Amino acid sequence: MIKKNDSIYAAPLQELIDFKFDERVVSVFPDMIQRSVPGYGLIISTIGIVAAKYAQAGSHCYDLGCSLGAVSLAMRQRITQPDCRIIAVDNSPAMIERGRELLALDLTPTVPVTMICADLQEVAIENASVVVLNFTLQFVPPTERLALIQRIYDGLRPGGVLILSEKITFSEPERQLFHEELHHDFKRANGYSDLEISQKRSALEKVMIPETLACHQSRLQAAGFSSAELWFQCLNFASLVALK
Ligand code: GEK
Repeated sequence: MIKKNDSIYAAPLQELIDFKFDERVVSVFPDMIQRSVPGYGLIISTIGIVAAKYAQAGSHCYDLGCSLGAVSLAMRQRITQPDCRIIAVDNSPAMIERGRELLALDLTPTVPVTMICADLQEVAIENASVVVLNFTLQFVPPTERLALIQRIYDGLRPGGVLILSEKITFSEPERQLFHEELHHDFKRANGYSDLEISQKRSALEKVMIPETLACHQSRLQAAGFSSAELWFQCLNFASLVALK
């Protein structure tokens, strides 16, 4: 498949429908996420390194909301502990179909990856040493987030980790504006027009609900995690490693 550039929101749209991870998005997804999330490539490769540190022999590593499986591939390339299995889950059939094709091209012989098309809320989390939610929790309805984080905590072995990456908001309006404006500048610098930025923002408004870092940290604590270390932040994008 030829690499395609994201121009989904380039032309004015008569009617803006809520953002969906459909075939059109899948065909441009690697370009879209690289140009929209500051540090995406670094986040992916570092998740591989963190996973290698915390993966335990004979355990499961989960990539929840895996999209095309970038996190699973990074974990697979790094994990050296024996008998690990990676379970990658996404509820977009188009993502999973393309993800499976990309997985088949990866010749890393070690850790097996199973890609499942399902709602992550319906997948059992068990015998886990590493669970990754890389920009996925923001798409889960806020009222369901604590129950999900709790289920992840319960399914982790002691010493296991949850890696949680999210777009974040700020409670102070001036900090919110500072990060938001710079994020738009980041997107402009990556070739998106003002029209594309604003149409995409409207399409995401109801489906992607970011929260503050403090909100994530207190939820992780409420679920029982002993620490939640901020290991990455660039503008309004952050990633935490929470330890059980
Ligand atoms: C990456 N982690 O490249 N169940 C399963 N999947 C879901 C659900 C759900 N309830 N809700 C959303 N998704 C990836 C990037 S993208 C982030 C993650 C973004 C899936 C959705 O289909 C999409 O593929 C993914 O979560 C979010 O590291 O595009 O901003």
